Amino acid sequence: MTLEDWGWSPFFTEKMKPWEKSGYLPAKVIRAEKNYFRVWTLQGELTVRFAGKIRHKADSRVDLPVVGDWVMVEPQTGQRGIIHALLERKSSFSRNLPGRRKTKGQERVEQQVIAANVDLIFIVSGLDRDFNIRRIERYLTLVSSSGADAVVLLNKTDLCENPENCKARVEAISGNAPVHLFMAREAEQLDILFNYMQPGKTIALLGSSGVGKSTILNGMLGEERQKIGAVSQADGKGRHTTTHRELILFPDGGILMDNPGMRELHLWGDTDDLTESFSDIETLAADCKFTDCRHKTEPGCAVTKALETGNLSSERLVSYHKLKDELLNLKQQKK
Ligand SMILES: Nc1nc2c(ncn2[C@@H]2O[C@H](COP(=O)(O)OP(=O)(O)OP(=O)(O)O)[C@@H](O)[C@H]2O)c(=O)[nH]1
Ligand SMILES: [Mg+2]
Ligand SMILES: [Zn+2]
Repeated sequence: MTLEDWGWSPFFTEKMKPWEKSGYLPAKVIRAEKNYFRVWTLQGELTVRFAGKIRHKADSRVDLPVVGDWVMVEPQTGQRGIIHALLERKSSFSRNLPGRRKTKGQERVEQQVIAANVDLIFIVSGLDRDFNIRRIERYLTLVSSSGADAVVLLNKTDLCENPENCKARVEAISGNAPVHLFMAREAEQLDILFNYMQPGKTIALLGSSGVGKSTILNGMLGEERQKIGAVSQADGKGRHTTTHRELILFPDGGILMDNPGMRELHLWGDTDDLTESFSDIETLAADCKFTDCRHKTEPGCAVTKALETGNLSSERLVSYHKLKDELLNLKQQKK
């Protein structure tokens, strides 16, 4: 196994330069437990903690390692080690954890990095009661802030009367992100997913609890590696069966990250990120009379005009305004 198998690239060789003579090993964080990490190194897997100074120096939790990160580790006896540094991330999927942090009694926003150095994100949605276009829009916006690419997987086609219709509705809002119908329970159309796999490339499975992320992973791996949990009859939601983020290296190359289901999905990013996830609205906006048009009550607004002609749905525009306000608010609070 090589560093490249785990996603190492010249980008990280550059970031590692200050540590070249330290004797520390570059290590990939493959699993995070409460008080320690499992990392992969050229000397095998190690159980590591981070040096206290990393926590002291960290301005916020963004500077602490997460699964997918490359870190510099000082190996110790007994397959253990200490993390001395976190190498800059090539990409990171983050959300906002509002209200968790306070300074002088004031609530502060906080960036939580969910997954680092991911190349592609499978946004998994169930075609059962989980199906929610607005949530998929939110995920797509978060992915465009992350630097990774997105693919939407509509799982559980067997539970949906008209999957093609759902697919068309998602395609109307997904921009450049491909959309696939899938049935993880059968694990038959796996080629759809394997087409995205490549040696050294990391794909993360994200979505609510119970959508079938771990079922997909097991199907691709061909073994019951991850625990699967039934969805509650009462509310149609999963039971948060997967509790740890984890990277799994595939025998023929490629890395898949299973994730716990996410409940809250507050945006972390910039209003520019909407250019990608709402490219339809941004394209229309080019024809608005005013360059700073807010697409609300302004005269000559090409966006609200598209509502009348049926080229844009009002739900889509409401969602755009909501996400934009959330991002503007975030910008205010970050100050
Ligand atoms: N009907 C149907 N059920 C599926 C399909 N894929 C997964 N399931 C079921 O959905 C339930 C949840 O699957 P999991 O793979 O545990 O879901 P998860 O996304 O990993 O959930 P968390 O780990 O809680 O985030 C299980 O009962 C699966 O058998 C499918 O294609 N069709
Ligand atoms: Mg799971
Ligand atoms: Zn306008």
